[in-house]
Amino acid sequence: MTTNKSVLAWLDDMVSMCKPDEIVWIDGSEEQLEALRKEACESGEILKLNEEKLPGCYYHRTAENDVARVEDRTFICARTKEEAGPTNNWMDPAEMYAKLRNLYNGSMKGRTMYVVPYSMGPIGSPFSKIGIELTDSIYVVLNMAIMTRVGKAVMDCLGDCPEFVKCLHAKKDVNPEERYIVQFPQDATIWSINSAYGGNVLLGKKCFALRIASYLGKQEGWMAEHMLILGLENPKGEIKYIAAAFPSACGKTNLAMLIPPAYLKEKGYKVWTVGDDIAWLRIGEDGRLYAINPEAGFFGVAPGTSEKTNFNALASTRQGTIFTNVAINNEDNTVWWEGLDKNPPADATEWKGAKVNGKEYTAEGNKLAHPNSRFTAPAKNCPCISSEFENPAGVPISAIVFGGRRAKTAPLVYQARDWEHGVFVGATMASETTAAAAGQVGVVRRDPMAMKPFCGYNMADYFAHWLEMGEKLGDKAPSIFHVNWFRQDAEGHFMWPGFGDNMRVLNWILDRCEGKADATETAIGYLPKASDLDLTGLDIDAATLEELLSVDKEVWAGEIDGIKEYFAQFGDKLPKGIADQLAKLEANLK
Ligand code: OXD
Ligand code: MN
Repeated sequence: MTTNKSVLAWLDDMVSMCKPDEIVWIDGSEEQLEALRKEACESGEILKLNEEKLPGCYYHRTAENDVARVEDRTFICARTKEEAGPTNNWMDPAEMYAKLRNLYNGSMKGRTMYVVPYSMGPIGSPFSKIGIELTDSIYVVLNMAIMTRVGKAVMDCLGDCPEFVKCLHAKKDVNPEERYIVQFPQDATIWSINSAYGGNVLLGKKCFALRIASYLGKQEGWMAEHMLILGLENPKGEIKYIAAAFPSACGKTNLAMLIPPAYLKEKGYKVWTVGDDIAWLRIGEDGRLYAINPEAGFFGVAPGTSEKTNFNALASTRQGTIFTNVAINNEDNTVWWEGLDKNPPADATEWKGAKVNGKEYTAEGNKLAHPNSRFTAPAKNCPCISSEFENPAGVPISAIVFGGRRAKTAPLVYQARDWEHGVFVGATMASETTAAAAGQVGVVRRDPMAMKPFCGYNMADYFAHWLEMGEKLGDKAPSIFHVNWFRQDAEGHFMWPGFGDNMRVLNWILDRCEGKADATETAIGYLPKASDLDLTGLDIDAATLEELLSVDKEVWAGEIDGIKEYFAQFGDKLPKGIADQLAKLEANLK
């Protein structure tokens, strides 16, 4: 498929290490993918689902010990520990290569190595980057074909260029003790071994599009972020774009595919999805910040996804989708998960593979589907996919939104005073653990810009890069906001309805960007008063609203202590702008 010398030399090296019986290049054709689906069905690696109800959909079950990203086994092998920074695992690259070469040695004997050329971003776009993933898993090939643009067109685009990200995945024996997800940023190389689960093995996603790409972005003057991108259309037909970063399980996919409340829908408001997880952002020729979604599909959490909570996500999964670790409804060979509806199938196969009769499941918490079970759905299936989804130039971003799950601290929404303050707001992002884990409710976890597990270099340098981007953007910089959909009252009830009603907050955000909405300056930034938000038809009492839109100085004083403790790990590397903002917040709260 190619005469590219760098590709062929690297492939030779990997083949002589892994020793596959066969090498198959993925050309991206439907015929080849269909043949692979057949082969994987025959071997039992995937199961074909009901062709009438779920055309082109398949089911896959991973090993029980291999159901999530493994942050403790994920390494950033930069040249020095300091370059990787205190928030990443690190090992000397030479040492790690030697260790892993041992593990990979002969790992593909008796197996086929698939060569998957893929583009993150529309093929040929100035934003886009090319990777090649070598894998011995058909499941990975089929997922990559949904999540990225794969095949010969990508190799043609690469031509003789030596710049591509070298990705190697071997399933080996899925041994969790020998599982490694390793990024070598300086070599644009990713090595993953002993896993077959999504985020660990679909190397275009977190490993490349965030960890390696954030490093490349720092070198090249752009940004790779854990952000959804949505377009909000007003009744005049104008569309403004928002990029938003929330930690995992805080509703990025839901916000990206939001359906406005009825009265706003009737007026003509619409939301268009550009991306639900990752944004690559560059400064355009006009000096504004532009974003693309480098992915081509959604790797979404299934449980909780329903017609009510996210109609558009569910609709996206109705064809050409791969389901992983959900339950099978044996009555009609479809899929089921907790939260899909209130009727667990009587005749089901739970995610661990046991047939159950609706009484006792073997899984923890008596769940049919694994809590991190997933769908891999083509973005083009999404009813609200943006017409700009394939635009190689991306979409101009008007607002950046950070958010987390905070029961008490953060108000519903506030606006940062300026870019530097906004970077501080992102750098101090935190989210509380949920009731799912006993004894851990309300534990604050710092997750700057939702990038803690995904930043490919020293987080303090990452903050500095954000500040530099702001300097380059100048007065064209998007405004920065913080939202919290998860504020709770004294009884632990959510105070804000969330979901579609979040649109009311998005409208205030965009109006602020255009200087059309009012706000009050507080110690932490600009807050709307209740009267600044359009709350038509919303059943919420004045006292609740007031609390949602208030700043409790005592609670925030505690927050300062947490921030200081977190920042201490960066020592002198913490940028002055961030330290200044902390001092300012502290002074404002006095
Ligand atoms: C994801 C994650 O899979 O953030 O998107 O964990
Ligand atoms: Mn994510």
